[in-house]
Amino acid sequence: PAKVNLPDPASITEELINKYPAKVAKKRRKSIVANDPDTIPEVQANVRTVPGIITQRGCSYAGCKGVVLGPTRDIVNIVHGPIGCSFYAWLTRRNQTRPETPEHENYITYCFSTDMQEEHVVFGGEKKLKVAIQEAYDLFHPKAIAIFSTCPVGLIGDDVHAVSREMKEKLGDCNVFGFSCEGYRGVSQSAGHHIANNGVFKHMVGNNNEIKPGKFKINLLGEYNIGGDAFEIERLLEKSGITLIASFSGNSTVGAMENAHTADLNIVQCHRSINYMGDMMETKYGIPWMKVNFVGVESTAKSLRKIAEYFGDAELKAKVEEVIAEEMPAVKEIIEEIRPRTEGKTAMLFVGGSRAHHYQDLFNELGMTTLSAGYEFAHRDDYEGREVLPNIKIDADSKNIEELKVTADPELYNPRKSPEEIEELKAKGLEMNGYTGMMKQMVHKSLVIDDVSHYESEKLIEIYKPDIFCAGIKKKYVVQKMGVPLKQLHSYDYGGPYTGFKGAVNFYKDIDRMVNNPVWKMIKAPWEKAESESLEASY
Ligand code: CFM
Ligand code: HCA
Repeated sequence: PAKVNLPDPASITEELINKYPAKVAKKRRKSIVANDPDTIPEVQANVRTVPGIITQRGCSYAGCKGVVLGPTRDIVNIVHGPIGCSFYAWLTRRNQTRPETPEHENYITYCFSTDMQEEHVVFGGEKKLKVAIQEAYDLFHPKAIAIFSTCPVGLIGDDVHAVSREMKEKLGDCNVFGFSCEGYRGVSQSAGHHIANNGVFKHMVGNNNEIKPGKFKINLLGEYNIGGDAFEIERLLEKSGITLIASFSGNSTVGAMENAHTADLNIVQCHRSINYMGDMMETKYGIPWMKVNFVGVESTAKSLRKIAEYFGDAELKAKVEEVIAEEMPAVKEIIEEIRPRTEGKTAMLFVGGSRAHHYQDLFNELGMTTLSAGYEFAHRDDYEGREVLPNIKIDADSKNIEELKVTADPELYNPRKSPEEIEELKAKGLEMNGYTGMMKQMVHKSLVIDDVSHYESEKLIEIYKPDIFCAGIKKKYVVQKMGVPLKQLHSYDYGGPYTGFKGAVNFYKDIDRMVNNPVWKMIKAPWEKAESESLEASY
């Protein structure tokens, strides 16, 4: 990354934490570090948020039901719990889907819940759950029904797995499986991702051995089709002659996921939410995985080239070059128009577990610098890179992988590439089965902050006065009231897609409109106004 002159991060860190009680300050300091892309410093991550601090994080149920399973259109997702958990997660994540025909199943718009009451908390809710599964089956005859546990389920001890097994047997032609993704598990959504990956792998992957036609077969892991992102990636893969067997889980189906083990390569967009699936498929089936990034045109081109390099086929390489050459001119035209207006501006990104990294590529393309960035719930590998953490347990539950290694069926294990071939690919610069993380790409002295608090982000804005702040709905209006535009990088504020070549153009235009809008200079924060003025404004 380029060396730009940034203010002294050490004194800014002190300013961010000096109002905290000593114990809290001590803990927060470990999550706030000055970046050095050459010698990556250690970042405290994936630890419990200090109670009382306002965090942007969500819960395990959100990570499991909302994030990983939610985007698959033909699973009936029943939430076992009080109605609020289901209602407040109803269509709030902008994952899109395209059924083959209007007659094909699409349950994404529905909201299924057992509507647990006091009576069930006291006497148990398993009976009610069985009735709900039966009712959903009778109404829709879906291929699969998934059950998601909310906090009270774990507290009262309902066994969603036993109920699922019983109902699966009873129904006969419907796959029923449960998830113990009670909201309080772990420290964030991240635990829910892991629980989801384990369940999808155990109950779905490998159920359908059909060999689909196609010379270059891949799965796309960690792409959830927010704002249509997956549609643009699908378009580029198809144009390049690459066959997509399954996507986990944007615009996806049960049938595709059950067939995923027949692919020859897994490409990983969001490492945080799905690295487990990559590792498990590699261990059980011998399918290597590769980190890609379809956010940003340079990264998109690089990712397509990486896939071609993996297969090593001359025709595919030529086709990919042809696609890139065809797509680039339209992007170049827009960037040349917009860049003079965005060059030199600054951004901050505090999002989830992967976008705070990926979107920096798009800002770089606009000539903008990321002053500070961080994830809500990522782990150290997403910041520092897997390669610099050889001895750290990648996640708390890596015993799954060890178990798989022991139980892996040699009949199923079919290494797509030998260890020597993998080494050769790595020597060519391909990042095989690994991830270099966010910090390698960030400038010297930029501030990396994990699970940034509400207070810290207000301070950051005061100190750095960035031209744009990227986060979620919990920050949107607070930040905008400070006169700084906020781009939601979760929902895209009704925009998108932002992936690939067409998506980049959408993003450049949206950011140009935001950072160059004179309205932000006209805004006065409520406390800056005279009392009479602010009273008037509130009517
Ligand atoms: Fe991966 Fe995601 Fe993200 Fe994520 Fe999320 Fe999301 Fe996100 Mo919101 S799976 S880590 S748990 S890229 S829902 S589509 S936008 S926080 S950065
Ligand atoms: C979640 C989903 C979320 C929330 C976004 C936000 C999403 O974490 O449960 O806070 O604006 O992308 O929809 O991350």
